[in-house]
Amino acid sequence: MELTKEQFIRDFKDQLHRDFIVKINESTDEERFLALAHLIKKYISTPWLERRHDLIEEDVKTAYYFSIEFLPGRMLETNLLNLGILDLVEDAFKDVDVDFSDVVNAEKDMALGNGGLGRLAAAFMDSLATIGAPGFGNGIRYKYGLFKQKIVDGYQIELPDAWLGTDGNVWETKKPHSAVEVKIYGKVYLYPNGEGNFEPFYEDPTILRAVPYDIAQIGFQNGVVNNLRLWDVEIPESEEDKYRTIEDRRKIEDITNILYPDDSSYEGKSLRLVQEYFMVSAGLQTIIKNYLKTGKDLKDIHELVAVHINDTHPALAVPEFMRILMDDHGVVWEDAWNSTVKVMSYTNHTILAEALEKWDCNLFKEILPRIYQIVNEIDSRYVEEVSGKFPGKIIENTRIIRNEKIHMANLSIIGGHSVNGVAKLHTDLLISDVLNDFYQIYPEKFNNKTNGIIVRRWSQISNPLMSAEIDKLIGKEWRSDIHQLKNLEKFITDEKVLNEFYEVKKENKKKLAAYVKETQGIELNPDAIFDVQVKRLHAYKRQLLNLLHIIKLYWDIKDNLDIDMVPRVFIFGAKAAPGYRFAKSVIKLINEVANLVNNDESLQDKLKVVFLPNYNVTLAELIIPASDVSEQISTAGKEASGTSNMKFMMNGAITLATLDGANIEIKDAVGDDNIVIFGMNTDEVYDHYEKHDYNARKLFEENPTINRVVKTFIDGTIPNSQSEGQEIYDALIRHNDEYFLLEDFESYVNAQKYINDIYQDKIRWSQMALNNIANSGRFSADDTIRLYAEEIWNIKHN
Ligand code: CBF
Repeated sequence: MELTKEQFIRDFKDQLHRDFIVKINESTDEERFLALAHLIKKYISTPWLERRHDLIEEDVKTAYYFSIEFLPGRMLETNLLNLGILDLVEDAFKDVDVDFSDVVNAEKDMALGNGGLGRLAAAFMDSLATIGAPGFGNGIRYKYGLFKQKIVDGYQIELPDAWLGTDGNVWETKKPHSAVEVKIYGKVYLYPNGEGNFEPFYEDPTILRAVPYDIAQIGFQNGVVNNLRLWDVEIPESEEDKYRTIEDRRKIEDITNILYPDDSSYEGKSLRLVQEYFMVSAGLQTIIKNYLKTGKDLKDIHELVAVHINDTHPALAVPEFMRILMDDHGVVWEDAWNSTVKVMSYTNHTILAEALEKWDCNLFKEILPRIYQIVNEIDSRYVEEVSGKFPGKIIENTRIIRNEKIHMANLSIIGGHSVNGVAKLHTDLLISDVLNDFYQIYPEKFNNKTNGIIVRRWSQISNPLMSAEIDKLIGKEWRSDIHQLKNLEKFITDEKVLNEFYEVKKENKKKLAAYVKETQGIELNPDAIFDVQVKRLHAYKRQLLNLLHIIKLYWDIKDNLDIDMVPRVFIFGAKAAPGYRFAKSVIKLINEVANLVNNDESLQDKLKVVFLPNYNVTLAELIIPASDVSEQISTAGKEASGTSNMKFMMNGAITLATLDGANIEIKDAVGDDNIVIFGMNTDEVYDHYEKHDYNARKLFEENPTINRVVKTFIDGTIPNSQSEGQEIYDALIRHNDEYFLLEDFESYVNAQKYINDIYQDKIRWSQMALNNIANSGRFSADDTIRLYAEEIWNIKHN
């Protein structure tokens, strides 16, 4: 946008004056942040209005991305960068004696997601606007984001993240005039309407008012502003009488209170299903209402509307779309189904069986009586359609209703025209294994869309030093055309350049070290290798394998205090689901090993272990630029894609990885010499599954190193962790090590030794790092979303 520094300063002072009646030098950082955010909203109000969520431009097909999670993190810097005024504002703040980073730090993380899936959804919002595509998000305005993690005595404690506070989210705009009603519970009776359809009559439903809050999604320096719509629940005025007690009102308010309510209880489960339906119904009603404003026939809605089901949580979009078309607008089943399948598409993000969503039929029927009828009908018609064409076993396996459960992935696949995995290996596994039965029926629906990241955030915003270095070498064009990074390959043998990148990394390590010192009181040596594993804590991600190796190093140093090794700092960041006991025990053990190691002076700082609490997007922006080694060590075949692996490589960290998810594509991008691969591949893992021949106890008994390391968990070496240590020992030895840590252990140890060796050759290491940066452009979410736009949604973009 066109703006001079002087004009900006005038606008900003005005805004502060109007919002808080203060002068700039009297204002707090929070007031400055809020005033700046308000000003940004003012700057973008015109393009935002022109691209309103609730109007479908005539003849322009629009994609609606439904996701139960969006994890944007802070938005201030991204918004300024995308408007093209980040440098100008930083500069202006210097002129008026305001520390810009303090203003940035006044913003709370918007953490409406757990991890990769939510972050990807937020990235896609940025990319959709950046490629100028009409693509809008639909989600839930949770009042509490993902819990805040505190570590007390080594244990994870979960505190509520009341991110909205009392004043709401500065980036949002409430749109009460676009509220809609959503019905749940009650009974439904169907009366034939004489035109081949049924008229439903609802007895005693609970009626909810869904109120949208819109958040602008600003494209990268292209004047486009898309919309992310988050739905909040209210009690409709007409229903006020039914909710006289605080208790009763709370039952309704709870619907949008928390992200991922505990689903281990009946109440928790029903709340989650209500959330899913609430978001989907409100979003689809709005889409259909606005489509009708174009005056076109509902039978043709697929020509102007695409709906994306991000993982199965919004899968109710399929029956809800049918319901609205049939019950509210009289479209006959066949026409409604024809449109639904053309409108819907689905991304699968996991092959872990326990994460594939299923709902108990009784619960489903009670909460969503009409939707249950429709799902039943879809299921019977599906069986009818495929009967005789495919073996009975395949049909049985692919049905939506099986064993008294509703299978949400099956619903999404049958009810849509596209199903995609999120990395090549993941899609191959869907095709060859997890969804193979479906692949035999609908091969044309399957496709791959490897995930991507917002490279702008992970370079220009989080790593300004590296970005300035790149500017010096290849000019600034890469900032808008990420593929230009490839030009850095020219410098791969230039020692001066390599040294400069090395120094940039060291500066970033010092910055992280200062944070660690301030928050944890632990002193880190910036000349050590910073070896980082940050992601959700899950057994398949194998943080425990990392810990086994740390314990091995501990014993190696204790055995030989003169050991020749580069000092190593292991950094972890990970939240465990509140009810996931094993994951919480691993956190406890990491913290206790950290205590043991960090307080043992005989180790002479050769080994340090840091667990950084409350890992979130903002912390990632500090950690990733400071990392030398990126730990991507999941059991092969288990991590669908991963996206932090892409962020690390683009910041010049060397990936230490199994052949899993997108690690394989990172390897293809950088070449075998610039990544360190270890462990079993997927075929080898599957071989164990087939032959049932894995024997962890044998490895434990026959391999003295493994024996010593594993026994450390139960022999009292690690303080204050007797029961957790026993639990981990049992998982590995008594329960046969579900994720093959012990089988991969030696190969992992060798890979770590290799890292230790090459790090000592500064030039070689820096060449690997530069090669990673130069080849990271292919993981741009802008490119990924272009493929979604062209190959799945058929929407236009620039
Ligand atoms: O596709 C985005 C990410 O989604 C997950 O986080 C998920 O929630 N299923 C996967 O675990 C990641 O591999 C994937 O990158």
